[in-house]
Amino acid sequence: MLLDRIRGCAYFQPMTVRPILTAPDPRLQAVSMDVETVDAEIRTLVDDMAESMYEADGIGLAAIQIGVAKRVLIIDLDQKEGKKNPRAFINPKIIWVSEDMAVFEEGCLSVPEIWDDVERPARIKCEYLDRDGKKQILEADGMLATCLQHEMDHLNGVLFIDHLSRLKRSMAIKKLIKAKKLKAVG
Ligand code: K1U
Ligand code: ZN
Repeated sequence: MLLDRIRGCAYFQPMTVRPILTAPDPRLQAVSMDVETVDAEIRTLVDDMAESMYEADGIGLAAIQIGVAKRVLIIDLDQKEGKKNPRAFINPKIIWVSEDMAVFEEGCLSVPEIWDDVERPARIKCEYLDRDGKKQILEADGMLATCLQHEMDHLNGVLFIDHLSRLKRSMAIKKLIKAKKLKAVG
């Protein structure tokens, strides 16, 4: 059958939904490593991240959220309009930030059911490699700038709750621990 022939082909890699780590999991605090070469393994990682993000109804994902400590993130802000257009950012670096700040309510697939306002630079310029390993420079504002900064924080082991007051952060962590305990007992 045609499907069997496609599956037997060395280039066919089915996409895999991988489980997303949730706080407080120490792996989320790891500082991720630069990618040396954008090869087939990295492209499979990007595809699996996209599949995992769509399955979880997210708009972004960093590789460490599926337990891979590599400096890879994906963002798709268009999917709400019904189309899928995941953008991969490999070894992203912020090369400029605006002085003006913006506040957005943030959530995180690794911090379930907690949303809060975070203030970040309103506009940023970012340098990265795309899925083909080509160097790109992007100037972002609005939700894209917020999402990029949120995902880049993940690459440095930082969660959005680390930007909140000590009280709010400790309340969030208590809530996450309680939810994990409840999930464990079923
Ligand atoms: O876990 C993540 O890092 C992804 C995160 C991205 C993000 C969202 C909002 C502000 C900054 C960064 C998410 O995708 S959280 C889920 C989410 O945005 C969403 C889920 C369901 C409906 C609408 C939005
Ligand atoms: Zn997140």
